[in-house]
Amino acid sequence: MNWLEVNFDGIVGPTHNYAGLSYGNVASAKNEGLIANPREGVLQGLDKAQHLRSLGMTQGVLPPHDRPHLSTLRSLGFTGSDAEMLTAAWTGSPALVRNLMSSATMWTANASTVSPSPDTKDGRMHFTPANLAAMYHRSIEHETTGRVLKAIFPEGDRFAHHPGLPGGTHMGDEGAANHNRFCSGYGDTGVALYVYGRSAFDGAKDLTYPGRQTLEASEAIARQHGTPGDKTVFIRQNPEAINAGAFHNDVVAVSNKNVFFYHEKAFEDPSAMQNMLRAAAPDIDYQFVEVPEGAVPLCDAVSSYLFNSQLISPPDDDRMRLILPIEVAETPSTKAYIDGLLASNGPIGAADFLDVRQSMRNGGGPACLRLRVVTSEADRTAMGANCLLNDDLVATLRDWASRHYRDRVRPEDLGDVALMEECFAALDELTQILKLGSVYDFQK
Ligand code: SUG
Repeated sequence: MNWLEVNFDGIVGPTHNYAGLSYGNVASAKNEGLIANPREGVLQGLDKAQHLRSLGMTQGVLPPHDRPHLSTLRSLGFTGSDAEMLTAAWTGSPALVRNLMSSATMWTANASTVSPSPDTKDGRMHFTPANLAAMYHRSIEHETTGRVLKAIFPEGDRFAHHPGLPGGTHMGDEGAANHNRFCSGYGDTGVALYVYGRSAFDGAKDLTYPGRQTLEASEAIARQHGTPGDKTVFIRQNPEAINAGAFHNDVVAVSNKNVFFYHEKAFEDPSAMQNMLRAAAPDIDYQFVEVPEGAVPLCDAVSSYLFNSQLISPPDDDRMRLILPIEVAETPSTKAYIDGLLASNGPIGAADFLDVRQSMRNGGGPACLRLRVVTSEADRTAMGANCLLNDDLVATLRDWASRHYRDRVRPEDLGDVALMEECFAALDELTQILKLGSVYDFQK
């Protein structure tokens, strides 16, 4: 069946900027107001994808979304031409426009939760786009994300799609960033671990920053994806980690197959987490790589994004490999930890440090930038669109970006009608390159 993990990286959008929109995300707050370079951002992302391809990994892309999100403006009572609406909104509420110009769709770990076919009762792969209800600028993503995913994974015998959960922040769902899948081999039955920040109805008094994912949202997704109850585990994030800036669990934990690499303070009860995973699948030879606070303080884990790395199994490597942000090499505690980890005889045998600084400054590391989709060969054959990278497609995308993207976007540029027009022209062409059909509101 040739099972593979395919990573779908989010293409950085033409309006990428630093608007300080994400309360509880330390990097987003710290870098508010910086001048962004969308062209550099998109190229850094493509370089990362090419690096994974050079390691023998299969790599896809997901497109950025149309910004400003005009259908939100319309639903809020703005009328007239696109330019008139943007100008009126910018005059009346620059903060609203900043939210509707965000390029946050680049972080595709938040695009959806994906349950691959070996794990579901009906044997189909299930998708639920994350409602991202906790942050206004992200709550506008899920409908377009759903259309894109349906274009790539046509609804039918193999792929099942659910709408984003209703219920606002009570049912706040952040997608794959708070979901891990454990298995022996990708095609074997897996265990789903859902990590939540709070319960929908209890107030979460121990949190100073938002606990974006709720237990009830995780339970709803598991129900609709049809993963068996005895193979589905729910565990709470450590409130201390959220309050230190781990707004998603993937800031403090990453898994691949049987290996779980996480910070000692990632979970409220790490030994319960281990016990529940073992009980759910006694046949999996779990390797828990728990990093102690004494070696890497939580604040270093959050600022360097040590755990927001990709943990992968390249076909030619005998041990797993970490794809880390360059900031990990620049932080003494995390650099020393990685040196020690590679020298040990553990499950992780190699590490690469990549520059994704345009994304990192908004709190998005290598792991945020990708959505993992475990596929059989038949799944890949059934896929639509043209989103799997090869050298020609990468060259086309680089050329496309260099023609359409600015190298400077300041917060005060976000009301610029020309930037909107450039964004729509770029995305219209991109949907043709990626053979996605009409997925954006401005194309309807
Ligand atoms: O949701 N940042 C994103 C970062 C998402 C990272 N994803 C994962 N950890 N999987 C967020 O907080 C900042 C946008 C701004 O401030 O302009 C932002 O949305």
